[in-house]
Amino acid sequence: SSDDLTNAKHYTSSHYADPNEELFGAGKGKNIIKIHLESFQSFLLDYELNGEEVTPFLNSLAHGGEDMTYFDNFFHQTGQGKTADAELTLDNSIFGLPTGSAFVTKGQNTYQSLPAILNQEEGYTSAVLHGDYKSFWNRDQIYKQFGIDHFFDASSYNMDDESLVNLGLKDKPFFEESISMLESLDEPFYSHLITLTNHYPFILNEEDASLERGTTGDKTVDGYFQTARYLDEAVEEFFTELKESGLYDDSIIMIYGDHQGISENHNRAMAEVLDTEITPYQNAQNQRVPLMIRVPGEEGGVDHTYGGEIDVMPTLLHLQGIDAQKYLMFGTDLFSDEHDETVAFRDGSYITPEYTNVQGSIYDTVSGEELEANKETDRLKEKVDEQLQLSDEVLYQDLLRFHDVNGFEPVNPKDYFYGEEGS
Ligand code: GP9
Ligand code: MN
Repeated sequence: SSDDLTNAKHYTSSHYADPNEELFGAGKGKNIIKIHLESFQSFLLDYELNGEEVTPFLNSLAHGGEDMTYFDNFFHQTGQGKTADAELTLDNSIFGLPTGSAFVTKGQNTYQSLPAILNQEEGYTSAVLHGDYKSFWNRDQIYKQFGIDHFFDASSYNMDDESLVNLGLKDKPFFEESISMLESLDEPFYSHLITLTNHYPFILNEEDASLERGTTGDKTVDGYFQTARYLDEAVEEFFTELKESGLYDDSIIMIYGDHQGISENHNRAMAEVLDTEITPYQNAQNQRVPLMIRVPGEEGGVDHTYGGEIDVMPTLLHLQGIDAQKYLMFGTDLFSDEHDETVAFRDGSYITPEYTNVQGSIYDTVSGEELEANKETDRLKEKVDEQLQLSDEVLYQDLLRFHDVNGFEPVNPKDYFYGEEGS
């Protein structure tokens, strides 16, 4: 009901973090190029396999190369919806559902998504590019609710047998072919490139492999290093192509990992990889995924702020100089002094710079030592539960139907076509 909307709205507006004045509007009107690193966990960065860096290019970015800001305490917050949950959370600042995938079950809901807001407030065109077929994860339906103008799916790419591995198109031809699609967009644009090769079962042909496989004896973990290296090279080539095309200089570039690639089923091999026992505490720490943002004209470096996927949308809105408080978002701007560093996981566990809660057990985030619950950890748990519950209500009851925002028109999905008749 609209009372439930009032509760959610009350929570998000009192939780709102005012922008960092220096960065508010710093990326106004610039193209946004968002690169999805499939199944990429932060432990890969700076990891050496037999004395060799696994991801040398991404490592250079994580150390501030290309003026990237790297968030080394950034976490994924996905549930069973995996990639789809990451997409939902990044573009809407709401959580995925406790079970199933909101992309599939809530594909007809009303949303007030980042692509639509950027279009209405700043005249952006939006596009998603992905080497898989458009109906996967029900993307072709929910993207219309998000107001995504163009969806370049597998039907836009050369899908010859030798260009495919794991779930779809290999990342190198994917990026190479994507450049002309980006060039075809009206500027400014908000583009989202979703990679695929670093996906379970992490298989790679001999001729694409430039790194030896891992040696744990666990096929999944051993292959992961190889496909991660391939992804790293693909991103490096894409940067070169962006520079050649002239798109690079004036674009915001954002890179993120969507969710874990190596599940708890592989703890034995991961203990060998990380040279530490994979306790529940350690497993929670391993849910770090990279977030990197380059804003032209701003200096890069490492930012230790704790945050999660829920925080990306308010961060990007503030970079545009958009007043974000009027939208319903559960996250807060990562660059704000008032940013909330409590990272909620989908199962109600959480991490803060001080405490790690794994299904009710509390640990010191820094030392890993187990602690008794205290007033502060109880308060954090209540806040996390409230956040998740309010977010679930927004989705279950389709509450954004009732949410009028001054200056924002509801999106009409019938205005969008992705290769169907009439487009
Ligand atoms: C499929 C791809 C992978 O198109 O995005 O999804 P995932 O299996 O990671 O959820
Ligand atoms: Mn994924």
